[in-house]
Amino acid sequence: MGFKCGIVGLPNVGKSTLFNMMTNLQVPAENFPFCTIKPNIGIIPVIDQRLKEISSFLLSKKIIYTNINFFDIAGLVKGASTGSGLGNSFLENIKQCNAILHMVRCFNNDNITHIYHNIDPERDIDIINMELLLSDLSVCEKYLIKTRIINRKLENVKKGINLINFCICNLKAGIPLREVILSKSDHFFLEDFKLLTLKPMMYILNADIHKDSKVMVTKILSKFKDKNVTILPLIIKNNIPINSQSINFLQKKTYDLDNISNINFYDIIREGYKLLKLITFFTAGPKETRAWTLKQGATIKKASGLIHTDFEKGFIRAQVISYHDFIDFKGNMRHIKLAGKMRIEGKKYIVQDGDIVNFLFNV
Ligand SMILES: Nc1nc2c(ncn2[C@@H]2O[C@H](COP(=O)(O)OP(=O)(O)OP(=O)(O)O)[C@@H](O)[C@H]2O)c(=O)[nH]1
Ligand SMILES: [Mg+2]
Repeated sequence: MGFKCGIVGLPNVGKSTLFNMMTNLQVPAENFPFCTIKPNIGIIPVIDQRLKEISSFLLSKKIIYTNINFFDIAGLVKGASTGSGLGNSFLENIKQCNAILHMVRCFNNDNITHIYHNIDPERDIDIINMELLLSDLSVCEKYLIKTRIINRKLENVKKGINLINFCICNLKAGIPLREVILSKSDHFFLEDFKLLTLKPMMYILNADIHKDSKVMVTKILSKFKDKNVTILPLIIKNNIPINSQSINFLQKKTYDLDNISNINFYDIIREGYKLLKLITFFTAGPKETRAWTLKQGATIKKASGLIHTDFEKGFIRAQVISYHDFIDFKGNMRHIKLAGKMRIEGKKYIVQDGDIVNFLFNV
């Protein structure tokens, strides 16, 4: 299974509603907390206009999008990290995800029960973040207890203990680990711990067209204005045409709140893709034009393994054309070659987003 984004939040904030709309799967969405018991997984295509453009020059018979998985996870409540609600098992579901979409209720409606009885998005955000933090704290503390019985003088054990103590200090200060500067080897060490606050996270604000909702959204936006956090305010229930847009405050300081009234689910998918630090490369020909998902920074040899393990085993080299060059030359291979825009790359080449690749291999 590929990369997974988990939709996380308090009960009854609209997670399953969003998930259903995105996947067209019919998951029960009821007006009572804990409606979602089993995590539901949806595989959603990452619509990328570049595929259509590439295939139009090659007259490809088929276009195959890459995809991303969404998990509809049941609501967390205060105390989940110590087992409240259906706490621990839900946290376990989040551990399996590569990124967290934190959904926050920003609409008033007396008919929709709120587990804490009033609508307060800031409090709700803090509750969820605190549970994620406490869960990590408990994982780290368990590790320290476990290492009591092994030789703490061993160099790698000592290093590990120091790192875990550093994590504990940050967590106790309320700092999620994704905000802490860690080295590549720290990340490598922490991988097996599946720490929740280390996972990339973005907020989805479930808003509506009413003024009070807009006030709530504005408040959340200003709360995070100095942080490098992606926030996506959406209206999922009113069926009003919108151009939803995501905001990353470091890139974009102003935002038109009147402009969130028509959902574009692909915004969520694209943001999820960005959050996971993924890139797309293409394989293209008359049979099919296809998009493939790769982690940023991966080599072309690794990329070849996505297509077939034989490609990776017998990898010789690859012919690479960047998407923009391909379009500039209208897909004319002869012109592309003459202009020197078809590069021959060896196994250490780092694949760039939009590369169109032809692998040469020997089995
Ligand atoms: N008015 C309004 N109602 C909403 C909105 N989003 C969801 N709802 C309703 O709120 C109720 C709960 O929605 P769900 O999508 O089941 O909530 P959930 O977050 O998945 O809840 P759990 O699975 O219990 O954690 C349903 O009755 C939805 O129809 C919204 O934006 N506005
Ligand atoms: Mg649900």
